[in-house]
Amino acid sequence: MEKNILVVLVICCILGLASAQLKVGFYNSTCPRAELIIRGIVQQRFARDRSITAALLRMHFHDCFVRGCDASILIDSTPSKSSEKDAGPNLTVRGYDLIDAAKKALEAACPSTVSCADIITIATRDAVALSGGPPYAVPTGRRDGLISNSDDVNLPGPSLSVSQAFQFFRAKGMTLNEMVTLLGAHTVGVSHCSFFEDRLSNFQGSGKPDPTMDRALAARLLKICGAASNTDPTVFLDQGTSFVVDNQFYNQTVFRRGILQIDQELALDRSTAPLVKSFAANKVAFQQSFVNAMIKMSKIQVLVGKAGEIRKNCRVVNPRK
Ligand code: HEM
Ligand SMILES: *[C@@H]1O[C@H](CO)[C@@H](O)[C@H](O)[C@H]1NC(C)=O
Ligand SMILES: *[C@@H]1O[C@H](CO)[C@@H](O)[C@H](O)[C@H]1NC(C)=O
Ligand SMILES: CC(=O)N[C@H]1CO[C@H](CO)[C@@H](O)[C@@H]1O
Repeated sequence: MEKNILVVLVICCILGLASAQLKVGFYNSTCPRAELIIRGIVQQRFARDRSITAALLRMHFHDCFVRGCDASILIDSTPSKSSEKDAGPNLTVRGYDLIDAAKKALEAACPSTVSCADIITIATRDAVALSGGPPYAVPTGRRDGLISNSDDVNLPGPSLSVSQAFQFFRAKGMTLNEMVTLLGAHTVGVSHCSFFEDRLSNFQGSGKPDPTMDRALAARLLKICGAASNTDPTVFLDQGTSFVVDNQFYNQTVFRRGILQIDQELALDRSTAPLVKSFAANKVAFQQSFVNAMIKMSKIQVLVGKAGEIRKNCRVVNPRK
């Protein structure tokens, strides 16, 4: 008798979990136009600002690596509580206004239905395709988290070794090859000088530039970065095709033209160099891996089913009833 109850409970549990998983087309019946609405907004923005792709890719990464892909990165700080977006590495994340615009349109079409976490995921996917990257179907059904603490933000820094950086990815269930693939997102976007200028003239106290950086590139970057003392200029992470989601980032690092130290190390470390070379030579191989790694990243520690909530305003947790 007790055994039967247990079996029933286990079956219920399995069914419950199955219905509470991410699915491609999660909003097919509850908000059929959801993905179209988001795509429209991304297209509009992209038409006047191609840098939105980089902004969204970085936002998605930072969201998923802190408390999972639960839109905790979108929560605004309050006078008494500092949220993730105000932690060091997140200060330069951009694109919050695009998420707000999408949320507003979605609330008008289907109130309290589409999560902010799914908006980040879908908008990033759409921006990647607009930038020449591969289109792909991404599962949805994420729910929004209730917590955002600046103290939870623990992201890898740009001067880590490959094995140090990998600790962060392994902790999220990602493989070394997936880390190499996801860093391919540095095929678009910019870095402030403050994240790499230690490489340009007095690398590790040597009085010389980082020997792993192309000398002409180091000299050129030094001119840009050294120009003004109290501003922090930016340069493209991919000096080849700076606005295209392609494999040129890898080719650039093979030619010692990686901007961040970690980017350059990918091409030099014995554990990652072979994959970097193969991505540099094979755009299709990179694109296929990128799709798989992006989908996997988008599933990190997601909230599903009845967990969390569907925020009405992506910047604030819903008022408690
Ligand atoms: C070891 C891992 C990583 C490190 C150390 C790292 C570090 C950085 C740094 C220092 C910047 C410059 C930020 C600034 O100056 O404002 C940056 C920019 C960027 N990162 Fe990463 N990153 C990593 C992984 C990733 C991943 C996994 C993605 C996405 C899948 C990503 C996407 C981007 C993009 C697109 C930009 C440009 C942002 C913009 O132009 O606004 N990064 N990253
Ligand atoms: C939603 O529709 C798409 C396209 O017809 C289909 O591929 C997907 O499986 C559907 N998803 C759900 C959960 O109904
Ligand atoms: C790889 O990068 C180098 C250095 O910028 C460039 O000269 C070369 O044309 C690139 N190769 C490909 C296949 O894009
Ligand atoms: C890499 C980096 O900038 N890390 C910082 C992230 O934010 C925390 C909290 O503000 C800092 O303590 C880290 O140094």
